[in-house]
Amino acid sequence: MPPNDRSRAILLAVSGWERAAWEAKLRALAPHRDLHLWPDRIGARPQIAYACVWKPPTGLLSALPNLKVIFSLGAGVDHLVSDPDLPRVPIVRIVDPDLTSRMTEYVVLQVLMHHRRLRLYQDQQAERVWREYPQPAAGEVGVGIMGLGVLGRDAAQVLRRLGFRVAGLSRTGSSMADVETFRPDQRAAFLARTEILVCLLPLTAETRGIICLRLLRGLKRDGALGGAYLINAGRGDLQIEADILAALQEETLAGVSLDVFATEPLPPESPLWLHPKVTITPHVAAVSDPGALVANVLQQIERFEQGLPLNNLVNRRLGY
Ligand code: NDP
Ligand code: OXD
Repeated sequence: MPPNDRSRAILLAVSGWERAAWEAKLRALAPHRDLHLWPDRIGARPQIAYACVWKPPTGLLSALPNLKVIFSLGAGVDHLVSDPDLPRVPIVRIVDPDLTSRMTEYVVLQVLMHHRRLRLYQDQQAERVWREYPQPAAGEVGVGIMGLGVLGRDAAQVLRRLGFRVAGLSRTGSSMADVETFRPDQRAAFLARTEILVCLLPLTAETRGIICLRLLRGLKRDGALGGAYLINAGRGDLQIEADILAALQEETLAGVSLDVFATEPLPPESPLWLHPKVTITPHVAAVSDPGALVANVLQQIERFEQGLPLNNLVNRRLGY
């Protein structure tokens, strides 16, 4: 791009994240490109061609008359597609090995924590109790991944490598080597063979509230682990938190790991915080690292300006 071409400027608008590291990386890797910053240094809106955003305020993007592409700085795009006035320009989301590996680390960590009964042994340690429990092999345990997309597939591969019996459920039921795959109309069969349910779905009109008591009651409780477990790192609004608590109470669930919540930060009064069978992380399963992701976005802008197709486009009709 020629220096001082102001009509190709980037707007950076992130809320809930530190802006400084994104700004520094953009300036370092695209020194000749004008950078506009929401909320305090927006500058002339007609010059903005690209918006790099995370949870931008409603109305910000529709006020950019020459916007060409919107980049979500995370994998999820529910923070964008919920805006009824979102400009009709392409939306690109993050697909990057850095983000994918982070999510796989989180999923494997939580699966192994439940599989190897870590919370139980931690409780015993606090009481100086030396007591061994039967430990099933990974190959005896069914893990089911709801949302077998970019992130779900990578986690599935690593879990397979560890020996778990892995299944995946997706909208289209697309196949994957060594993984039993299911479509939404086969959900009952998917749940019936799943002891550890991992949710990596996007939040859409179809998936909102999908993790409810009825779904949880379909999980396999009489398998090698002797109980069913839930791990949700997709979005908080996929789950009905009161139903998760009810499922724990009635022993439909033996343990839960949650990274995402309907309200974030999780309010201090939530009973989830201190529940002995709930493990909470503050939406950190796969953080977006500017060090890795700014280069990804800038490459896409270069491609676009060379007339090449954009990768990782969002389907607005499907909402992901
Ligand atoms: P993808 O778009 O690659 O995958 C989404 C998967 O969900 C696909 O397999 C898709 O099916 C499936 N799906 C969509 N709708 C339905 C439905 N109604 N029923 C069944 N399956 C459905 O997304 P990613 O894997 O990249 O990311 C998934 C989500 O993870 C993000 O949307 C985001 O919410 C969350 N996330 C959370 C993070 C965190 O730190 N907690 C970090 C990053 C992402 P099909 O394959 O047929 O299209
Ligand atoms: C994402 C997230 O969607 O961090 O990337 O939640």
